[in-house]
Amino acid sequence: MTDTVQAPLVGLVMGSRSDWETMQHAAARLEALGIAHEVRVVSAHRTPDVLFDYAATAAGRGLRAIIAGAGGAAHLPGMLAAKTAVPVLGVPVQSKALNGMDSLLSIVQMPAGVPVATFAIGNPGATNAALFAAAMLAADHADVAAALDAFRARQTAEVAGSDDPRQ
Ligand code: RP5
Repeated sequence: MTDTVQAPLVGLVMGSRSDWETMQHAAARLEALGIAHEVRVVSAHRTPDVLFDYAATAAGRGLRAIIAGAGGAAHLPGMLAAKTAVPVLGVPVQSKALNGMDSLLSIVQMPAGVPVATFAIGNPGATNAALFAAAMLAADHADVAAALDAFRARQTAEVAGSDDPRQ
């Protein structure tokens, strides 16, 4: 559902193309839930002007949440949050040097007044950021609420239906 005719409700951004391996899990979940979204590489350090423009136009373009993934000196989510009131959901990408602890701390340790909702390092964080965005949208979008309910029911049934780990 990337860049469909439907105006995107969620912006999915990442600091580098190399983050896609992680962030594709957020995209897949948004897609599965039928949530219109866009995907962009926006780098806090390499394309700061693009970042500022993205943040400045986010609300006006109808974005209701921004999922931002970055690794290492992961300033993208925090800088977006500094420039827009659209809620920012930060995903720490697992870095090679420090296994993502650098990413996590860079994203989570925001000063009071500029919040970033921070998720787990790596793929689980990307998946959960998408599910959280869905939960945020659910109150105003009955189709998203239904899709989220169905996903949760399916997940519960799958776990309950295979509760013997030897099989
Ligand atoms: C960050 O630096 C990106 O978010 C990425 O996780 C990390 C490495 O980027 P590349 O050198 O792979 O482009 O800005």
